[in-house]
Amino acid sequence: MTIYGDSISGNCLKVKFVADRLGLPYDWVEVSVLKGETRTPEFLGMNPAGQVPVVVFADDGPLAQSNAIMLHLAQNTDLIPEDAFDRALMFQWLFWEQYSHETAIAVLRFHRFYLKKTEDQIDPALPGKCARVLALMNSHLETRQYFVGSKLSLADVALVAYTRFSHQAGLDLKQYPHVRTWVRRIEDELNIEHAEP
Ligand SMILES: N[C@@H](CCC(=O)N[C@@H](CS)C(=O)NCC(=O)O)C(=O)O
Repeated sequence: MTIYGDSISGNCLKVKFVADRLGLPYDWVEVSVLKGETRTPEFLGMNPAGQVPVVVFADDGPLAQSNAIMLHLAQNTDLIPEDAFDRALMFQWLFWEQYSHETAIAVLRFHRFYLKKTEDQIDPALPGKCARVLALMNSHLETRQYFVGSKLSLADVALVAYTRFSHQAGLDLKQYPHVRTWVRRIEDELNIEHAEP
């Protein structure tokens, strides 16, 4: 399979983390969002939404949406809980990640760290939304090592993807110690570097 992704994107790194964890072979094609490379006619032919990640499977063709791709790659592996209710809880966190988490932390990071927007150019609601997201995660992780059950699942992979870049969004994880500890644990378990030194 070929992964079309931008290495600065947590959504794209989710796919890489799962493929690496499962030992799945792939070619990585770097597509720069900042250079507008997701808007070329060739790219739009693969994903009319003009977004990375996209994975092109030799037999089946292109698949977009990071969480859909992770779920496809991780079928029948221990990254998806066997127990039906735990699996539903994993989906609960995956949907929350896309609707509430990514739309806060990833967006604030992109605007502050990559687009270098000044504070008056940034949606004033965003920092508060990020703080609520991190507080919710911190409270959930107070008594848990993982988001669902007692081992790593796609919920952890999805949520760590942008949480580990919180500092680039100007958010201080020291205020959310359980989140900070969990981020480092998941990074270690995925065998990836600590994004925040
Ligand atoms: N819900 C999508 C979001 C994908 C997304 O927002 N991709 C961004 C990079 S993180 C992108 O390609 N942006 C380029 C654009 O919208 O022009 C997913 O999870 O894959």
